[in-house]
Amino acid sequence: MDVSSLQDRLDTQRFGHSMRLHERVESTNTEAANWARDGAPEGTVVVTEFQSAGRGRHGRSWSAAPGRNVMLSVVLRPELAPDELGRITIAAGVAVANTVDAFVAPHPVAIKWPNDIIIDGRKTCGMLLETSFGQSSGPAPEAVILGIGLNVNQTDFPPELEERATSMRLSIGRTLPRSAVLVQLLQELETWYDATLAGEPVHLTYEERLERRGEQVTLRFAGTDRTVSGTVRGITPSGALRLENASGEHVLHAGEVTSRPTHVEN
Ligand code: BTX
Repeated sequence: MDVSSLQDRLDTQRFGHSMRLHERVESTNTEAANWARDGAPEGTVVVTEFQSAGRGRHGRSWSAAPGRNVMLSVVLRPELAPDELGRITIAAGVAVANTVDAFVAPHPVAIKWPNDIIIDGRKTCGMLLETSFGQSSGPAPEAVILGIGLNVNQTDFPPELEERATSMRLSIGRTLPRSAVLVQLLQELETWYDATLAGEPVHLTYEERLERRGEQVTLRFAGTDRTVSGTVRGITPSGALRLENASGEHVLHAGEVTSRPTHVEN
């Protein structure tokens, strides 16, 4: 992959028009945040072949083999209040799911709330949204960094991930051109990001792919032992999970959908 041939193939208005491609960085989110601080415009993209300290959510890490995957961060400058930023997660979920779908169909591609992309029940992509607030006193963040780690051609995973991770290649049994995946991903990201900023009901598209919709699940609140069980009804426009149980509908902003609840004997 090289930047100018990628850019030649882009059909976007902004996304990817400024782009850097690295052999190795600690984290593309850090690189993109630094570039944003130096004035990078919206749609700026940082791609890498390898991350030595890739970040997941809640202090977790993202590990991916060199030269086989798509790992990138996009600089966004949305005029959104902090409690509306979930809209970006939702738009990104739809964008990545559509991209994966275009290459692995007819394998079903699902979204596990809030933003894991799942093929054949295993995680093939994770996303991390980080915000930076500058000196200006407005309510919107100065920049939002959207980081995406997509397993494209990786075939071996470390033992701790083996059971839970997969790649696009593992699902269809052949190697994919990463540059084509990246170009399509940037186009989808711009389309769905613009749609959500325009107020379109992107969450309804997301819900079509929402894993376990209509099923009973248990959600564990991040970093705690506290759980709530109920039926997944869908998500709100800003990306909160709607879970219904005997005490009514709950709108949950963060947590991990862990499992079906243990069977209750009558
Ligand atoms: P997450 O917290 O949802 O997922 C992290 C968890 O996923 C890890 O604890 C591990 O169990 C599992 N995991 C780690 N690596 C992989 C993998 N390659 N495939 C499947 N499962 C894995 C998700 O966080 C957010 C990930 C964002 C990664 C991108 S890469 C570009 C950008 N830069 C950066 O530092 N992070 C983002």
